[in-house]
Amino acid sequence: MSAAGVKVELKPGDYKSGLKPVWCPGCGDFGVLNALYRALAQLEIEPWNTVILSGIGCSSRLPGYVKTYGFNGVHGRALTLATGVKVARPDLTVIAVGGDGDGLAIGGNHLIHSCRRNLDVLYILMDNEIYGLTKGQVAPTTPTGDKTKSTFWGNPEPAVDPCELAISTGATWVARGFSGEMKGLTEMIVDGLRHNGFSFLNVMSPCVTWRGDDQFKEMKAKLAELPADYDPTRRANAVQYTREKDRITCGVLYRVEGPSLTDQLESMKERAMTGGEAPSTKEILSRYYPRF
Ligand SMILES: Cc1ncc(C[n+]2csc(CCOP(=O)(O)OP(=O)(O)O)c2C)c(N)n1
Ligand code: SF4
Ligand SMILES: [Mg+2]
Repeated sequence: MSAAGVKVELKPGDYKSGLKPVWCPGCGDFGVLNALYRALAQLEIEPWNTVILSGIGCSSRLPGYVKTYGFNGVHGRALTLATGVKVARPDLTVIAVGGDGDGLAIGGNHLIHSCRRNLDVLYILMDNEIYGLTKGQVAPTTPTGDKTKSTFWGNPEPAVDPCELAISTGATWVARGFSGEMKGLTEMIVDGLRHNGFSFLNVMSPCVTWRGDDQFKEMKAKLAELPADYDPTRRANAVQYTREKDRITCGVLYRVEGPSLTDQLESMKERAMTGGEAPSTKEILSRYYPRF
């Protein structure tokens, strides 16, 4: 339905903002953007009831390319913005996007708490294993030993496993995709948007400029699919697949049901409005001002 109540048919192209992406030719983020256009159209998600928020980075430019509400915020704060919008307007579709640096380094804390709260948003993390925008420094997902602009002798640190982190801190939907696999990625975005609760989608999205053409080839060579009889409700199964080093298994690794933050807040609001269980204003004030 349009804002005026008229049924409108939406196609992927209808979600294009008209702003031309400034990403380098061949950047994996183009694949993510196109999959998002398709998923939004498939679900006929109303652009005027959708907000896309990001932090800072090449990947964080994405909200500008989609014809919904949204903005490019402050580095690492995509999920804080998404939390505020969702809490204020639970009726809206809220999507957060960004890079591995934005979401796992400076913004890592917010990821943990969004998972724990089961915040009802889809978070798409474009993982190129590098800080792209700032010209190729080491990121939390850069493999150990890799040479980058800031690790001339090789990265001395172990890498974060984003999906394992999300599962272990309480996300109720966790998936891994590849920006070069449009069909699978679109299906995952559709499923993540339908899920009630925090949907964490880690997309392996190569940076052709700072990781070279090899990154795309290496990722593609490692791609694998989940078995047909895979049970995503078993945490142990999901963790086993995220930990693989020689393969990148794509698909919905983990999916369980549970009340989202929105559900909890709405039920609390209802109790406060209707029930006699809440203390009166006089009782509250007298706790702090005994002579009130
Ligand atoms: C508070 C703050 N610290 C550092 C920066 C510099 N900075 C901008 S983007 C970025 C990292 C981007 O990497 P990532 O999130 O992986 O995005 P990509 O460019 O790879 O898509 C950094 C360190 C900043 N803008 N603000
Ligand atoms: S620097 Fe890397 S991440 Fe940034 S636009 Fe270019 S290819 Fe994409
Ligand atoms: Mg990055």
